Amino acid sequence: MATLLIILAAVLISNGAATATVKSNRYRTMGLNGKAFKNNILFESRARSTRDCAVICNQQECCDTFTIDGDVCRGHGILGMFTSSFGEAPGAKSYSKNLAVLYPAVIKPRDCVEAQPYMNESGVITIYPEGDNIGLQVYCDHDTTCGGWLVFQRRQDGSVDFYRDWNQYQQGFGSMNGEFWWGLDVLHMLTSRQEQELRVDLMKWDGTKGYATYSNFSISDSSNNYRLNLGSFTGGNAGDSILHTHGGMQFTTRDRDNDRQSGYNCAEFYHGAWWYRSCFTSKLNGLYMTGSSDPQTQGIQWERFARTSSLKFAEMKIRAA
Ligand SMILES: *[C@@H]1O[C@H](CO)[C@@H](O)[C@H](O)[C@H]1NC(C)=O
Ligand SMILES: *[C@@H]1O[C@H](CO)[C@@H](O)[C@H](O)[C@H]1NC(C)=O
Ligand SMILES: [Ca+2]
Repeated sequence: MATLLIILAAVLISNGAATATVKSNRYRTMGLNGKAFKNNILFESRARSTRDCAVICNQQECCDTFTIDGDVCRGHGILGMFTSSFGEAPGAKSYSKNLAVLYPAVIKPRDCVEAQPYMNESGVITIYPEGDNIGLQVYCDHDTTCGGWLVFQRRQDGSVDFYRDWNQYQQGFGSMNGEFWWGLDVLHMLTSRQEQELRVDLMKWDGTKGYATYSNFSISDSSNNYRLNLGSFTGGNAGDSILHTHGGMQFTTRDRDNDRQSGYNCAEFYHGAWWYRSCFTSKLNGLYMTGSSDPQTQGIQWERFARTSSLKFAEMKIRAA
């Protein structure tokens, strides 16, 4: 009963202008009456009122937008909504949590959250982080927890060499549809303009999947050697292997020793650039080892999840908080 009251209290129907913050539970009119979206339909059910339809949408994970037409209530995610074809539906009215705020103004998306309505699926798109004409290619993951994630690192088959120098980690390398490192400079730029959460997705060689999420992730600038800043561990079955050991540490590559291990360079010794202390509990830029065996711990590591075995898959991604 208490839960239900909280849900009801959170659902407000507003006919006002779309000015409030993204991520609230307030649904705003889309100003799109008489049309029905055709894309990304999450559910269709009966509802007695607009409020009932909002309640159903609010209970459904990833439901952002709903259309009520008589007693037919249809819920949608954000994915592909700006490329959606509209059908005529004379009695239909649409309401949205987030899309209404973006509609119809966003033409140059600043991140993967804003790019989501222009995309039909996960993939590469151009974003404009500063709102000007300088576009950046990014890979957006729209399959993980409602989408909107910007992927900045991926390991999956060993096709790209990750044992590289400082300036290559600054600028980025690899291929966004395969293995890649997006680049420390762009990562600093994007994480300094808005608060971001971090998510790490992992897979062992036996197919077991794990993830870990963190609040308030950012990377300092080059004068601070791209220091790793993290808020807190917010969950995930992979456990935390980065916050306490690597939080606050500077980035180290094989040719730039910024770690706290005197006597040697951790990136050189363990074959992978990372935010080393002295030295690591995680290291996702290590060598790609086929099979988990990794006696010298040269591979892709996340200790809480796989101890000293090397991983088959790793992906690091951010989303505006
Ligand atoms: C994907 O989006 C484009 C517009 O960018 C649209 O023309 C196309 O029909 C969409 N494809 C699918 C399968 O929805
Ligand atoms: C997030 O981190 C930045 C820099 O590390 C800090 O200045 C800011 O206060 C943090 N924000 C929150 C909400 O904790
Ligand atoms: Ca050292």
